[in-house]
Amino acid sequence: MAGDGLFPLTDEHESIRQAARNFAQKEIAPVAAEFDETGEFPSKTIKKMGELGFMGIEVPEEYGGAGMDTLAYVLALEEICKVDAAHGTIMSVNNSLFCNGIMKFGTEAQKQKYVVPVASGAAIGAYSLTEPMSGSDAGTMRSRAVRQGDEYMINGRKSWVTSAPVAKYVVLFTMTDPEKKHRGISAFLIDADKPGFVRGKKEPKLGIRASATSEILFEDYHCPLENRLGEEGEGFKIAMAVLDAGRIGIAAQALGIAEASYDASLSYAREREAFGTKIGEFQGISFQIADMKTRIEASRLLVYNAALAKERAKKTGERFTMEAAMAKLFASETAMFAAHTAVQIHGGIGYSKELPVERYFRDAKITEIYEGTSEIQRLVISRMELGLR
Ligand code: COS
Repeated sequence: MAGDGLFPLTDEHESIRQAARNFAQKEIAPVAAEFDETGEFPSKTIKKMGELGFMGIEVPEEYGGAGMDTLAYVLALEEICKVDAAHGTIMSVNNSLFCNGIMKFGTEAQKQKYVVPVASGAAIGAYSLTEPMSGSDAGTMRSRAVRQGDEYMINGRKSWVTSAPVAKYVVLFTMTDPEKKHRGISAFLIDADKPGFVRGKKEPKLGIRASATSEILFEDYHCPLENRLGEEGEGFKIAMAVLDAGRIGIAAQALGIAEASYDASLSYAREREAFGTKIGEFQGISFQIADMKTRIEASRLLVYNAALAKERAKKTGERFTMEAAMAKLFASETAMFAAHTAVQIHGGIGYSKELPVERYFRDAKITEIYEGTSEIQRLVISRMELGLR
């Protein structure tokens, strides 16, 4: 056993952390700025991440994954995001939204057909809940799946789908019975190569620019009955349960961005001189360093704690909604604080594309928005505490 503060890390944890760190520094760091600039999807590095087992860390080896635990997943994702959050987004969706959802709710045949290629990195997976008129209020979607014999006919428009421009498979949430509201939503496994699946407008984003995001249009898409994930009407609960796992991934991503911002600030505060002294000598800077460090370590505790809660849930079946929401809320606000502070400490050069600090700042913002905004996390936590849900 090695150690990491309160958390007992095994040699296996240390080795995946080291492997992710080496890979990120050697393979991602040299290309991150270029992919951010062009907004191209980094196919080569993502393929290599698949070969190393990073695209299905918690998936058992017999389904193409690395067969490790949630803490291993979080440690690896943190290291990747410390170098480039966009690679982290692609990795997070593959692992926690796509593979995790099918491993939890899918049939054996669905696991074989969809998890095996995605966990092994041969194909990319996506998760599609949001629509142009339904974001935080996820239960009000307008897209429809109508049962016709042994299949469903799907029509509608989904938006903000991470990896949609390159995904081979998508976990889709759509309405099968609008009268039942959220209890009328069902989940489906979609093959992007089939007719009726149309990739729509690509989003020109502020940050995580190398992670491709677009709309998807369904135009009379025929989905066979055996591709329904779970029972009819169970879609909303599946979406929420899967997002609980996803939020731990985003929290780990935020932790990585915060750490990168901190490391850059620390080096700069030690080296840069002004008014005849190192700028770290000024309390205006040193107190910011103290606040960043403290918030980052508090985030780490929440993120690793949420990972352990998810790991326990594999045996008990209990929900880890609260742990995931607290980790995401605190870590994402810490990422934004740390990145904002890092730009300020660096001054002019922090605003320049010569350094990655401005990229951390742009990338950090999304962690407060996707997979549930900070407001939604506060809603989830407070409702549970007040016993309102
Ligand atoms: N796990 C399992 N079930 C859950 C759940 C979870 N984490 N959260 C809610 N549910 C269940 C509830 O138990 C309830 O079940 P019943 O129908 O049996 O009563 C049902 O889902 C509806 O829950 P609730 O009444 O809380 O739904 P609301 O419409 O009030 O919505 C919020 C709840 C706002 C928390 C939810 O819509 C949400 O998380 N929105 C954000 C969506 C999001 O993250 N979008 C980003 C997409 S990915 S980029």
